[in-house]
Amino acid sequence: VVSDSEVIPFSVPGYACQRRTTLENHNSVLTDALSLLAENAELSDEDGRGVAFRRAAAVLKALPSAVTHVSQLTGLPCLGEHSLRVIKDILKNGTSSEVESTKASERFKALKVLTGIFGVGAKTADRWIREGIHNLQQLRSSGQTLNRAQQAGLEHYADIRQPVSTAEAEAIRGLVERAVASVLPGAQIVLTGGFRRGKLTGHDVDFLITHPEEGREVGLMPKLVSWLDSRGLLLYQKTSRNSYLESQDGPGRPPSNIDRFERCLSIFKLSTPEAAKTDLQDAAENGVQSEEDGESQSGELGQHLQRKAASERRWRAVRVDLVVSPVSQFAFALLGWTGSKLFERELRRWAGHERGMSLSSHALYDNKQVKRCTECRLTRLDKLAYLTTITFLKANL
Ligand code: DGT
Ligand code: MG
Repeated sequence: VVSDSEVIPFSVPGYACQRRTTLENHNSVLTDALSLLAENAELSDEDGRGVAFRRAAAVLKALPSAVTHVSQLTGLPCLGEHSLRVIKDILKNGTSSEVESTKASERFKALKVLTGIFGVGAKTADRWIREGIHNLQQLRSSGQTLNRAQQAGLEHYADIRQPVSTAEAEAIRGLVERAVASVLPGAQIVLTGGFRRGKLTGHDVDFLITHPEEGREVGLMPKLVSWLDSRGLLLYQKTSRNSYLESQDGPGRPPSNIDRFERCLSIFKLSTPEAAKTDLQDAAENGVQSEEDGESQSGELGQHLQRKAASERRWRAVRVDLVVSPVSQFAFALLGWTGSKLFERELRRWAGHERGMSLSSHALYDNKQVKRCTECRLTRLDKLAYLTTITFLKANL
């Protein structure tokens, strides 16, 4: 038993982006619990509650040691009544009844399984659940119409659920680098997302691509995609074009979380290490699809069979995001695509509330100057964005 006088309260800054971030988490029992509640809220279309739990988890993750007594949390930011209740429950009983009952609930389990399919969001999953679909088997036999992304997601479900390793991310980087070098020499490519933050696994692999000469990046994505596709390296891809200039949230508008870069959501067909060398040679020499295509993917296989089939295959499916940015927006794009999602959210909130600026993956604007600048639109604003960003980054990162 610890008396209150022995307890040294922790202290952390209010915004997640002001804290040192670390991969070392001394409070994983607590943060896992809060993250699960955040996930449940997000899957239930309660984003506000989701963010509250994510913020609370981020505060606990930033602490230098394990919390042993609730009084250590006095004065910490972002710990609302609900989160504190969960924390107290765990400190006292070892588990939280709310977390345990959420984990066990049929609805949560079904939401997790269904949204685990690439291309299926919380709304679709909710509709399916209301129609009595709770798992992949029921979905397959339901006769639901699936779009192309969802079909690919269902077909490669077991592979995509499997975390991507650093080695696999590096292998994919190799492929993308070759493709980019071949279609636009001089273009630069950066591995972003969780891997850039030093995470050892990820749910996907994210890349940002640019060219040092403004404008040269135009037209790159279709060429890149067709290079990869013609070599049988893509199981699925959907490219959306850059819509920044025509967008509602372009210069002078409040930034939304979704950016407007040309972007390709894809599923790569990654050769397993033993097969990689020969397959790559095949691809390079013949420019044709490698063997075993479509094998074991009838759509009728259960997850177990899919996994078994995967172990006998010489490749696996990996989710990859490719983003192309003009070099003038590259700094913002890199910052925006490095994540984590909460870090980005907090950085934008901090910029807005504490500095009167709007940050997005395209630009950073001083809100006061943007208001005065009525007719200029892009060019002057971009220059301003550049200057303010440099000041911003020097001061804060
Ligand atoms: P992961 O892949 O689960 O291991 O974790 P992350 O951090 O790589 O997350 P991911 O892949 O969903 O996204 C990478 C980062 O890129 C994320 O931290 C925030 C950012 N991001 C993702 N999607 C968008 C988007 O549509 N617009 C913008 N601006 N940023 C995005
Ligand atoms: Mg990622």
